[in-house]
Amino acid sequence: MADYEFLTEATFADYVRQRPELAARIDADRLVSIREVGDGNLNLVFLATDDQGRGLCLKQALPWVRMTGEGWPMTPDRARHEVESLRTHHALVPDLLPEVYSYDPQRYIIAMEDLTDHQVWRGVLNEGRRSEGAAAAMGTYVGAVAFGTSVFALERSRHAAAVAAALNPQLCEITEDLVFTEPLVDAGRNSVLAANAGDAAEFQADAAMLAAMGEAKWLFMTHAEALLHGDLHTGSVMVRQPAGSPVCDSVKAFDSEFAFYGPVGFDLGALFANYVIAAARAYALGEDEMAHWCLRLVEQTWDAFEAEFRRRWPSRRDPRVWDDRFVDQRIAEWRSQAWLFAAAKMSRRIIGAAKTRDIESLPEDLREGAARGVLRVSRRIVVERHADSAPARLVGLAAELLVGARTSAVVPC
Ligand code: SR1
Ligand code: MG
Repeated sequence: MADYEFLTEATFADYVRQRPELAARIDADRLVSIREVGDGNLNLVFLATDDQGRGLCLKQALPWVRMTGEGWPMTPDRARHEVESLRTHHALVPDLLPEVYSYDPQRYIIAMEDLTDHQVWRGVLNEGRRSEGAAAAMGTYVGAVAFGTSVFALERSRHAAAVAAALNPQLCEITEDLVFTEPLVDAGRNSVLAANAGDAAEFQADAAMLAAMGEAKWLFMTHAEALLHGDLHTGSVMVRQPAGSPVCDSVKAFDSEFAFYGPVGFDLGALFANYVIAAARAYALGEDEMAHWCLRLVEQTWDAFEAEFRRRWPSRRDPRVWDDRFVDQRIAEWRSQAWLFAAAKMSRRIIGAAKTRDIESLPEDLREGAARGVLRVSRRIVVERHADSAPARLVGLAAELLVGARTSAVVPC
């Protein structure tokens, strides 16, 4: 039972009227549309427009997981983590995050920029459409955050306060369970097609995978390097493209309720994993050029990440001890850890709870091979990352394994 009132389409206008700071954003007396559009696993999301074409988004955290219902309680204070991370990240790269207008800690409601002229990137990818610039924008975002929220940029006491404020144990525990543990050890939430039961069993018996996930979970729980987004999949990115153009004129990361101080490679790995999953879908559908385009996003994100981090490096706080050799070591470590986290993120979307539409919306005969391919990529890269973690190598390995596993009867174009 919740002790705060949930928003509805019927109460949206009244809510806005009670918040004077929103008066300039939208005219609550002249709304022409109000819709609840939340399609994620956790929250309510309302979008409204007034008769002057101005829009407003209100997002409210429920005290449970929307995906399952009241049986899985979840702290609504996650909305505070989302607001605080959005504001911190927005200050670093304003073009790459929505603007937050206000936060209501009594009802866990965030009022923010309306992005209805954008589309969720996962949906665009699933339609086989390219969004040039999105992967590089996300690399820039992660690079800016990796530097700008870290000890390299923040004064000592400010950094300590930021780490303390960002402790987010309930949401982190979801990730620890769903991403690192449950793909290997079923807690009753796993599922795969019958045709993939053998693939899941092989995955769970893979000693290298067990060692890798142990390391990944430990890194996630102990390496408080930067204020991560925490759930940076392609469903957490909005893209906008002028009609008929493949090039984005706006890219925004959103939905950062899993934000916490963690290892930089985690956000990178989440992006890499979702590019591989998008590619698996495209290969399954016989759209090989699109699949290869999806895989090459790995390189674009990585290159932009590294460039942004190195661009900011000269302003680090203590060059006396953090020299150029040190930054080279960090970059090399993050590159390899990104593969590790990507492997975890891939496998959880195939075996565990909370899957992706990329794979789930495929017909079963095609889904079988796509799921098998993603699991094979996951298992292979935790081993191969030690030999060479160049992004181009991940592209090559994934292409080979996804093509080899597909069960598509479609003739590639
Ligand atoms: C119970 S929440 C399930 C998943 O949804 C979110 O998007 C995160 O990825 C989380 O793991
Ligand atoms: Mg989310």
